[in-house]
Amino acid sequence: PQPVRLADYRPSDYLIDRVELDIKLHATATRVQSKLSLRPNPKGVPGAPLILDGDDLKAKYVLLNGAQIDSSGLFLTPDQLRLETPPQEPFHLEIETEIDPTANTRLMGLYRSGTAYCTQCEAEGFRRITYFLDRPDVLSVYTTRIEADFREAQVLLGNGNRIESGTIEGTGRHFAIWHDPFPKPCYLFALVGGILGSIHDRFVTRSGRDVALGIYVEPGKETSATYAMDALKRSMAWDEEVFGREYDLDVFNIVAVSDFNMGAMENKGLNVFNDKYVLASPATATDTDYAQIEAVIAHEYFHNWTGNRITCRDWFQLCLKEGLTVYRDHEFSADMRSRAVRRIADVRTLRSQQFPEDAGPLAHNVRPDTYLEINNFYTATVYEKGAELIRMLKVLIGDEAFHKGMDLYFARHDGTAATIEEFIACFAEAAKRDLTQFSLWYHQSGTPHVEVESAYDKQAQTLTLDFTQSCKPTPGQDTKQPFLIPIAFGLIASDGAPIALQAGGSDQASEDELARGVIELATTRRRVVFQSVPTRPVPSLLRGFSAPVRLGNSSSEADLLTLVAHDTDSFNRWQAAQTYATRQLLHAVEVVRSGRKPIYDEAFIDALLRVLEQSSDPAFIAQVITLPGEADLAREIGENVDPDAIHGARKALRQAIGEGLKPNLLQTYQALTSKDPYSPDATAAGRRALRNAALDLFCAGNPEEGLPLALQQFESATTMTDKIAALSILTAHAGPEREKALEAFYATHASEALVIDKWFILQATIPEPETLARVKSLMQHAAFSLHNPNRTRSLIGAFATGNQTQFNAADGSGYDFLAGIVLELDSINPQVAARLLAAFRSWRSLETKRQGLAEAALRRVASVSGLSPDVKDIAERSLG
Ligand code: B3K
Ligand code: ZN
Repeated sequence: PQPVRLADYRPSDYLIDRVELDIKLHATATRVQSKLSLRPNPKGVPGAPLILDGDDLKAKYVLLNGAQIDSSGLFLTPDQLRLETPPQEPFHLEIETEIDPTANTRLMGLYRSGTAYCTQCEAEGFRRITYFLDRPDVLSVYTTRIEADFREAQVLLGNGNRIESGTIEGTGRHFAIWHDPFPKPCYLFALVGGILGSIHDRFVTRSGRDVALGIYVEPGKETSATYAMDALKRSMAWDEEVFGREYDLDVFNIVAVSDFNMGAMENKGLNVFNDKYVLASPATATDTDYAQIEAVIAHEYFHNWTGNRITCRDWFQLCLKEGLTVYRDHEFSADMRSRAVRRIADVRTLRSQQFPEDAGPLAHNVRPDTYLEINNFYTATVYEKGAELIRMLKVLIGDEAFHKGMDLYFARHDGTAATIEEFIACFAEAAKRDLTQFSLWYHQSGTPHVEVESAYDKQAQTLTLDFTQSCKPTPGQDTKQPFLIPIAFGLIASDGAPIALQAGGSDQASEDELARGVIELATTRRRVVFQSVPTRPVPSLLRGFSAPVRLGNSSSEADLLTLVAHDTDSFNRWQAAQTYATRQLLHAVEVVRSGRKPIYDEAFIDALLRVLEQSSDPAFIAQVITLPGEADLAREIGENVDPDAIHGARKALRQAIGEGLKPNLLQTYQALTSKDPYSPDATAAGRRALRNAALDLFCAGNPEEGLPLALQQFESATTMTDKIAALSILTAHAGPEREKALEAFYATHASEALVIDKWFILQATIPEPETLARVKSLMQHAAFSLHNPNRTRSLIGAFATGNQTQFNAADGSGYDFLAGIVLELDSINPQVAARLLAAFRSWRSLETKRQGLAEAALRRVASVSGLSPDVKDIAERSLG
């Protein structure tokens, strides 16, 4: 395949105003009749041929304005339908294709999941159903008739509102007709047919529209959908309140299926979900699962405005809908839960998923300008960094201008397919500010690095902050222009009292910057001087993580401790503890590498103790006492990484904390025992989080006393959160208890695939040399299937991304294993295979021996002929 370039964009030569589909579901031979109303696009090339996309299609017939087409004018292959000289006035095309949903293992287009038929069309799956102008800037009104055997599919769902349904006498078949009045690109098309259970509710919008809500699940799982329904109603109310956005159809349906390539899909009026993000009960789902369900339900619902009503002109604009919608779901979760804790969690995700992407061979712009396979661009950069750019925009222009800009965007672009430029223009206009430099964030990849030198002059009572920014080269971008970086900040005294800000001299911050508490770093260097500062202050910088940068931190340990104890910005309290821990750990890694035993700083452990003793916000405390992960440390080290040394250093610090805070951790654990009935809310979840974090550290330092506690918790737990936390501790410690507990867990939950996924993850992430053999043998387990993305991600994905020491085993066995799986999976499901292969993305930062082994494994993949474009693209860019 040829690369697609943003610079080559031109409008479609033809438009499709209306689509009438008649789909007769059949397990192996589904018939799709499509009637298209086309016309030449006034913005296109007059007289151009009409080229409809197909993918692996079998055409039964094609009619132009009701008549056969002269064979010289029609060119038809499984991948294309081409009309040499289409009419230069409105015309009709009728096409019938036959497709086999059972043979569709890629899970793109129409496929079977369990007993259901379902579709996935984004990005380019509609062309696997029928020939079409499969591009997001062609918007059409769809009417879809679905017909099926009643015994096979009692439920028939489509986009929009159901306008008719009935049975077909004497055939055992029935049908439903759905009409979606909102013009949409074909990637938002969906249908579902099957034997499904459901729950129903209503939502009345603020202008009085009565919306029927339905969630469809595997029969028998209905009660597990009630939390998702609750999250949906809260999402609908929140979008009205915060963004002024109301729902626009009479029905909103969600269907949960067990075979799904990603999290969920925002099809108009008919969201299709990975059941992992719908189904929850206290006995099967953890608090994290509940929070994710809430976030994904909200995300897909919010797409109705940011994605569906306003869609993307082309796939390069993906962040227009994804970054913005992630931003919206983050805000929603922050309002539903603890804002401070959500921010920490979101930044953790950004750093663990996006920073490594930005630092390696797969780095790309938030708005890419070229792609080989668009499915490989549904990345943390487009999603999570895309969301950070929106948040940063809001910090720069302020809340009021931000919401004015959003309203302008909705008003101006509703019903269209828009671009990032058009989006930014709305904010430039609302804020009356030139946002050209801000836009660089969309066009330059890589994570900027900001260094700050701070100097206090007691005599002059001035504080001088010297900022510098830099950004390493990324693929195709050797040099970067300076980014516009908003640095939210404050100054505190060593006792924690805030210090009033006064600018002065020639290097002063502007009135506006002082009022907002935000320094705008727009050049490579900037000096900012504050006057009349009576005592040496501790600067608190990048509060709330106001920009997606790496902040070089030269603060003294004492200053970090001041921030941990006193900063009014809770994100920076957490950050200061993380920075301190990271510093300790990085030093320890060096010590371990030189064959010595690391010793840890008492002051750090004392600081954790003081945080632990505050009984204020358990969820926050849990975050503070959770050390940076092995992958976080690898990223900080950046080059010549030795995963075994990192593991050793981290294990030793956990042990030191567990020993040093032994009575305190135990007391925290015991004090948080709850007799209250279960509630998934953030407060109750926060208590469980801290209790389990305390138990985990206690066990790390005191296994003889800790493991029996963990076992007791495992056996008596009434929530999956507590049960899996205990099992995770037992699994991390080798011994007969581990195997017994794992067996017991399997026996209890064997029928719950989503719970067995947790069981796979725990075993795949054991940091011991025997794990690879365990993973291989689990692949033979009846509960495992390479055809199911959730199973594959839980066992193979968790091994590759969550087990630093074993995936990166010094003998290369982890790399060989993954390469082999990717090749096997490529012929089944290339999208999931490509995702797995991206686990190699940081290979160049490893020490030389591992680098060589990783490279060899990547080359082995790249050299195979007949690879999917998905896997080929990742392999080649990773090596590039
Ligand atoms: N828009 C979908 C993702 C589609 C991925 C296609 N490979 C889910 C979401 O972001 O909401
Ligand atoms: Zn999305």
